[in-house]
Amino acid sequence: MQHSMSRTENCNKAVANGDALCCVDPDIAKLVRQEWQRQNCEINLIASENVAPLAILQTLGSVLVNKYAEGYPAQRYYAGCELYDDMERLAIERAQQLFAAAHANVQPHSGSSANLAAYLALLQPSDTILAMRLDHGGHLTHGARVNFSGRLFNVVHYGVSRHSQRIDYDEVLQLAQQHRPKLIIAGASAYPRRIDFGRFADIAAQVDAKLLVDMAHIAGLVAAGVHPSPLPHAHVVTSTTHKTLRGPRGGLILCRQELGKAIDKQIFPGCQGGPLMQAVAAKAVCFYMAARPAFRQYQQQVIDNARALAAALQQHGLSLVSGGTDNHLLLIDLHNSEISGQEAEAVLSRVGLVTNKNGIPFDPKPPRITSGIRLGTPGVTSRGMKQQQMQYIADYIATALTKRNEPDSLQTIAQQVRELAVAFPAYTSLPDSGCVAAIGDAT
Ligand code: DSN
Repeated sequence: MQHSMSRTENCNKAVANGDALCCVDPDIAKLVRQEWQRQNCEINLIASENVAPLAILQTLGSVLVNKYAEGYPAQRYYAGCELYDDMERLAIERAQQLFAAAHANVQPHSGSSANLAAYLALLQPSDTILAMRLDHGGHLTHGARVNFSGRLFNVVHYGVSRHSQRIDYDEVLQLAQQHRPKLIIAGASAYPRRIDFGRFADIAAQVDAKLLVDMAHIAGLVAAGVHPSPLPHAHVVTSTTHKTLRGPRGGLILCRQELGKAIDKQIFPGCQGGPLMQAVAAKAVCFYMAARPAFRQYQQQVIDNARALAAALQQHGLSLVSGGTDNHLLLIDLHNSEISGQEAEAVLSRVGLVTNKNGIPFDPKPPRITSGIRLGTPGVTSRGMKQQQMQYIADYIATALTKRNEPDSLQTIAQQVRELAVAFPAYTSLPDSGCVAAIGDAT
């Protein structure tokens, strides 16, 4: 009869395997393990998510979590920050080099805090901002009424043209001339086309506004040079570091030299206290990796995969917002079909394809229902998938949507999705715990 191991024995075994979490908190350890399995067994098509490299996970899960480092390199409010100064300087220098930026702040906890600090540096409360509508592909922090940006500032929105579903630059100019905003924001979270940053800069110059580009979604493409950079055109560029850039969750601000002091002051002490130094160091690793030739190849594949996925979905008769994609994401337009975005997301989820419902321009359905599905290729490309696999994924999506009321068909697709997913694991050298192995004393 097999001897069942006691909790202590289990614990000792786990610690010996470098798995301290399992010993300290088996409940959370189990959930992390399950999430690790989910990531390996499902296919993640969420356009804003990615698979962070092991070096990033390792930096995040390190002793760097222990330190307060309020302030900036050589100007800290606590002792013991010399090594953190070196890490932050490396992150700053690498960000400046990667994006050809005069000034970089690597401390924002997120894209939202990056945007908040940038607005506070450039504007007074009640000043006017001109930004893209959320329901045409913009972002919450670009002036949505429920967000700080919509509450603190007077926001006017531009959108896309009904006909082309692309940004209507004539409308942007006309609104800028009418409302004389102090700040124009370009950038989006659900826009599959290239944005003409030069055109935005011309419009901003005509009305004496500053231009801020939020490049969170496309930062990796920009870093790799496979998408035009906003840096030559914008006064301030904000970003996250975890989307196409494939780094830790966090934010980044790049700006012209003359705005550097004001931006830094609004991050600390303006909006944040102690920086998350494990994330700052992980951003340094991310920028290092993003400057390597392999990253360029990866980003080109992200775009090639998005195009292949778009073409294959269209062959299945599915419509795409704006008719295709220039970047890492695409939007299926379901407004002429019987299924809503919400229902489509649920059906795809049942077969292991993780997506998000998304409003489409001029969507007749409310935001919780929507008529669209947003898909992105950064995650699947990080797992090594190429055009051939995009064809399979498009087949699975189209068949699952068509046969959504046939449980046997859905089960067959779920099996195919699982086989494809496990053939392209997210990580090949993580222990089963889903955690980077613990180092040293486990408890
Ligand atoms: N939540 C992000 C996205 O999915 O695009 C934006 O912040």
